[in-house]
Amino acid sequence: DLMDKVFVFPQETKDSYVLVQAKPEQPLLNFTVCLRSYTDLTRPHSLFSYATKAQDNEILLFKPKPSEYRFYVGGKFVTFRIPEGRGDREHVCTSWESTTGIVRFWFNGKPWPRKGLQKDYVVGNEAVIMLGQEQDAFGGGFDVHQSFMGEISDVYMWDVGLSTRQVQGAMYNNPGVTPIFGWRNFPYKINGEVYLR
Ligand SMILES: *[C@@H]1O[C@H](CO)[C@@H](O)[C@H](O)[C@H]1NC(C)=O
Ligand SMILES: [Ca+2]
Repeated sequence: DLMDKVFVFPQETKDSYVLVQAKPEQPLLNFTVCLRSYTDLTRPHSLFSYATKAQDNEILLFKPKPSEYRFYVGGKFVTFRIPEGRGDREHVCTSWESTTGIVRFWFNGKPWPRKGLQKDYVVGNEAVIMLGQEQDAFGGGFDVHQSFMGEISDVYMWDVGLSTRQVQGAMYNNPGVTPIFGWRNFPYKINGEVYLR
């Protein structure tokens, strides 16, 4: 149980990351990912990188700049603009639904207008899932200029879409829906210089 703990990525590296040692049992038609990050990076960086052999950006939560999040499914992305922060912790959740392609995005528990991409796509489940680096290959292909520096916590993934109320629960590690993996029972392996504090 990692309650009240964070992964600290203390410096920019091309090979430090946290591997999530769990993955969906089946291909996904619905999913939600949530996490909290704390950084003063202004350059592009990866928050959650889920790669399959067929598609390195199968699921990717990426922050190209402080006022924007980019959410990829199957190599395509939508952008969500956010108010430029003052360096506070940011909690985000994104969900996707195959039957409509509808993407949802919550910023600090508040839903943003829905968008859509990759209707009828199926997300592969043979994935390498990591925090801290952006995969351009299955389990590798990192770019130091897209690495994460700072703190990441409260990481969850579900194989269903969540409601706003459930997202708000996840912000406090109390989602009320059983995740594929989550902060109360987070299976991880650290590679390189990352610390749990
Ligand atoms: C995915 O979500 C849609 C819409 O909520 C639902 O109709 C469908 O049954 C779900 N599919 C799976 C496999 O969970
Ligand atoms: Ca990539």
